[in-house]
Amino acid sequence: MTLRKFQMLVNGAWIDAASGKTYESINPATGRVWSVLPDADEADADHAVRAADAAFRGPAWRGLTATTRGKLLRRLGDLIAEHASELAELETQDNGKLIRETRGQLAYLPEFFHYSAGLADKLEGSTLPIDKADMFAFTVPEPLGVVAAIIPWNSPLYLTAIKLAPALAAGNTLVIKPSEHASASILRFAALVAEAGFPAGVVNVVTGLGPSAGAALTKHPLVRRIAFTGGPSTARHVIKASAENFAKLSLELGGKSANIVFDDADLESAVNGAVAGIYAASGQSCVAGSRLLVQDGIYERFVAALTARMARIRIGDPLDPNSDMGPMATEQQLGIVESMVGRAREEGADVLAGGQRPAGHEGWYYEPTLLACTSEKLDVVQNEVFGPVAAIMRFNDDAEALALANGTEYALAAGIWTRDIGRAHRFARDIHAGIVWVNTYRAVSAMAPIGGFGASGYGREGGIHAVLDYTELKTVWVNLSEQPMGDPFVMR
Ligand code: TXE
Repeated sequence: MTLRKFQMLVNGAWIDAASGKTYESINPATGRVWSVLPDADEADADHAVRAADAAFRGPAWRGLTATTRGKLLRRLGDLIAEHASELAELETQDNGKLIRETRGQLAYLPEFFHYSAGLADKLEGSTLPIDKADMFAFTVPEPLGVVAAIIPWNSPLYLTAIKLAPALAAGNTLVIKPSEHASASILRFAALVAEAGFPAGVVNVVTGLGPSAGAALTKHPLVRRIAFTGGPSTARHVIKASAENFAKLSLELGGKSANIVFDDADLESAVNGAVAGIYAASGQSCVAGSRLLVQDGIYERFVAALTARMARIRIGDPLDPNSDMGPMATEQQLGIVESMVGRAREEGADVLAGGQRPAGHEGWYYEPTLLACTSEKLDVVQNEVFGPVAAIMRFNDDAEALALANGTEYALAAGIWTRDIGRAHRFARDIHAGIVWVNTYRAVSAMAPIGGFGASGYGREGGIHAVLDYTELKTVWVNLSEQPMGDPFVMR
């Protein structure tokens, strides 16, 4: 097979790394190299940030009205819709995500651009009812400057869109650093950005490894805002790098989300919700419902129905529309899954289903796995696996369910399955999580903020707040008085 060779986009030009170095990307469904990409380093990151900074200050971008920025975003959304199937196939080949899932995400992706496009010319400041005679004051939301968007491998285009659309709507410019494991779809997308009519340098992409290209970007003095999605340990490096230059930061770091099934739940819905939560995307989802908390009265029936449903999950080639579960995106991730399941066994977890690689697949596949856990202290109950592994625990009453649900350092999402509306609202109120789904799971919208608390990060993507988060307010004071200014040594 001939390898696909990609270049990166800086200042409107498709280029190699200045050093000429490249790295290889592997197709997770086969375990074989399929593409070669520029291995950017500090010099390339600097080149891209300077291009983005120049674009931010230059008239071609700065001189556009917010309405025109919105029009460009709308055109970009339309171009994504036109190229959705090509982008979906590229992404599936690169990260092993199911084609059904990437097609689904791509079909919805234009909404993020259309939504932000509509907001671009609605970012209003306000006039302030200042309590000082002869003073007129108002605020203006201003873009921040260069945004470094650091993207993981699990949903490259979706996680780019949710950063890029609001950042551009607000008037910023960007340098995107895709994951070294899944850059291809973002590079193709970057070509559409240019086609939509965005001036050169407004959106740049540098490909390369985290500790070199990623670290160089996040510590660059001209980067004013960092939008990061990835793991907590990398996030700590990013936070430290942001401290150097006081760059504003948002972090979306994954979770250990509880999916709570009460005795009165609709069993079929709850089972589908559990499968959607942890086996869709092979569990490689930040909001994965990786802890199933099930009430005593329904526990046996739930486990029987869930394991029966799991037995029907078709593991296979992610490009095959009949497959339900593809491989892990990286060999390293498969190793993490295997070692965490091994440790769970040693710590006393009971394997109710799965627990190994499926036979007959050459790529990085792992079976959908269900582990019965009796202690919340288990590593697999506390820590993110990022694979198709659910820890299931039983509870007796609401208080116990809430204590278990709130019992990890993560706080990204939660699911509640009950027909009792009062209980649903009590849990929605009391659960420590940034997203709560009642009788559904993994619902997303351009209008709905996503983000967590604690080890799940901070800042929100999606919704109006996300656009505002790419601005800072300027306050303008105007002295209307015709009198000369008085005593300079007292505050006005
Ligand atoms: O992510 P990393 P990894 C979780 C999941 C997974 C763990 C590690 O539990 O097992 O994180 O995954 C770039 N400075 N999630 O190692 O390293 C890197 O190149 C700047 C949750 O793949 O966090 C990539 O572009 N950037 C998650 C991005 O950071 C650096 C999605 C994410 O990589 C860098 C993925 C550095 N020093 C994994 N080092 C979610 N929230 O959805 C790496 N990067």
